[in-house]
Amino acid sequence: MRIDVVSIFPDYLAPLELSLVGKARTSGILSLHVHDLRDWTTDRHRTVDDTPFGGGAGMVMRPDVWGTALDDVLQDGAHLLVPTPSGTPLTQRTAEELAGEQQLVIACGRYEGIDARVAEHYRGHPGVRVSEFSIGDYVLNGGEVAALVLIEAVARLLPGVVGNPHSLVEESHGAAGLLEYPVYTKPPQWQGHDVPEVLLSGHHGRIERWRRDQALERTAARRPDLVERLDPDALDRHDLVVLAAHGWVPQGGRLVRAVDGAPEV
Ligand code: J9T
Repeated sequence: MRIDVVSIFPDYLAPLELSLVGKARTSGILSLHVHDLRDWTTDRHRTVDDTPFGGGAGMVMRPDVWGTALDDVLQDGAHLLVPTPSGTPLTQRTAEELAGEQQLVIACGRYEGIDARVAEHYRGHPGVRVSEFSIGDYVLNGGEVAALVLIEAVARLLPGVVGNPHSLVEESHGAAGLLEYPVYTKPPQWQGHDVPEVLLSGHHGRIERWRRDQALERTAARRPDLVERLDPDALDRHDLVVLAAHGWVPQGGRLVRAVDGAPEV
């Protein structure tokens, strides 16, 4: 896979030399190129922004500079990604889809954002897909950190990057739609906290059930939005008992919060 990042702070992407992503690069699985947007400016001051039409605070990045940069960097079949708090939430499913692409081009905006015509223009390009994505409901100073997040989430899914592909299957936000169960290692007693007895029992069936209960309980406590998306038909009776204890009951093919008292007529 090839990834190109365009930013006015290319040094911000230096961590991509490290760890798993760095290894993927040196092993040739990932070809990653970071570009300075100002290399495409033509004026003495290397200007990339201007005041917003219609007024308002802050500065907007100019479409002409972005256009020449992206025309140079985008290859046929590329997926152009624009990090923005108003984008579609990035999920594990998105990362899985992006891991199958030939080229990702990440356009990191600063200030109040990139002129909206840039995304509009490339949406009209045959052979280019455009996605505006968000890494959560908070605002950053620029898209660089969101680009790092996306690259790490995608790079670890490329074949040969994560040593044991099993660790990709069981983790949180896997296909089961549940959060991961808690994990423990030696020593069995630490600071007055014991490792749960069942994990020391060697009884694989009981361990598996305990882990699933923990995953269900954590998901119910922390992520009601994920419980709402579970398919009750894909859950066993014990799963339903655990979820009922947290106030979730199946109704009309979904899980809903049980309410006390008689239903209104
Ligand atoms: C400038 O970009 C952002 O502030 C940003 C990008 C992606 N996700 C966010 N939640 C914020």
